[in-house]
Amino acid sequence: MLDWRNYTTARGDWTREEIKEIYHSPLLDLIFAAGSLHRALHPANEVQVCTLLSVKTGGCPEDCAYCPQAARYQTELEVHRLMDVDKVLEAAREAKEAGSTRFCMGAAWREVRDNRDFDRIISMIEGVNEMGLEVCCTLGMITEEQAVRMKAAGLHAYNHNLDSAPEFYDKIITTRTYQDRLRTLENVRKAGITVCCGGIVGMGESDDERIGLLHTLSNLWPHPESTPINALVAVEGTPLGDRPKVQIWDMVRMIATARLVLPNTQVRLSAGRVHMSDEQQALCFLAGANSIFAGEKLLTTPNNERDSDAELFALLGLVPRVPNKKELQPA
Ligand code: SAM
Ligand code: DTB
Ligand code: SF4
Repeated sequence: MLDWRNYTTARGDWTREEIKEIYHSPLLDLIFAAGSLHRALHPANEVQVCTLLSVKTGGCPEDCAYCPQAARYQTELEVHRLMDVDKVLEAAREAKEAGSTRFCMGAAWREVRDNRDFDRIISMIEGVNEMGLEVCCTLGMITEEQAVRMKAAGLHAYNHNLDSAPEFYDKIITTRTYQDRLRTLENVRKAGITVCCGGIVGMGESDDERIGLLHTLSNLWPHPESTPINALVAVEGTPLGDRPKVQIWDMVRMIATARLVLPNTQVRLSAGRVHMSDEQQALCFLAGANSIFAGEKLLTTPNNERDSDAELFALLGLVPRVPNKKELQPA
């Protein structure tokens, strides 16, 4: 039987077989072990609350099969060029007042270019950082130089997901490779920015491919400081628009296994939370999730209401985590 005490030390040398064994444990053993490990290493009732803002929406040249922002798919999406800095700072202020401690700005870009738009992103990072929020960006591929520039502006985290296992990845995205993604993650790491990297459940991948994603994540060293586990939001018009909803048990199994192989990481119950009941979310927290996206929108799709999240936190006795500005110094 799983014993959580065997997992307290972070390791970067997991084999797929080892992770497979954990993943396929009886579900209640898995939840119990992950929950116990979580309680031993993290403040049990603390949940990081992050807010997302899409600062540049739609018109993206990539072909990510899940994404409503890819220009090639016909989705009901309002395209928007890069927002003005003032508007972004206003949204960040509102997010802070509503209790978020991390503010994550997303752009529908393949990669960052060294142009005026990037200068504007830099101003956004500076402004949000000055408010005392942890600033995160997700802008596509970046070079080491761009990462260094964002770090100097006060960027705390960079989100770049691996999305799935290497062998499933090219069924979902053909316009950039797994290796490209790993390179960006390396650039983020070299600049001393914390790494936020996770994936999506429910795209048609097998259990082995879910395990494959966790295997790649757990072999990144140091481990990502945060790992979003997204349930696919099936958006009409995308190639994955008619995928069935992910079962709660799949999310719980994924979160619990992530918790055990990434013991110190913030595991984020990400997209798809809007379709979960309070009881289902509680199960995810019990299985070791300790971070969420809050605010009525994710990037382009609806998210849980602030009020119902506040009620849930009160009900379960959860408290928002304070910003952690000291997570990592440059290597
Ligand atoms: N364009 C940048 C990129 O791809 O890196 C940043 C934004 S992109 C929307 C960030 C991540 O959101 C994706 O890597 C994917 O994991 C997640 N995502 C996008 N659409 C999603 C959907 N429909 N359901 C679940 N997760 C999604
Ligand atoms: C992540 O892993 N999930 C967030 C964030 N990182 C950028 C995005 C979820 C997007 C869901 C679909 C949408 O709202 O467009
Ligand atoms: Fe573009 Fe990012 Fe969407 Fe892929 S996930 S289509 S790169 S916005």
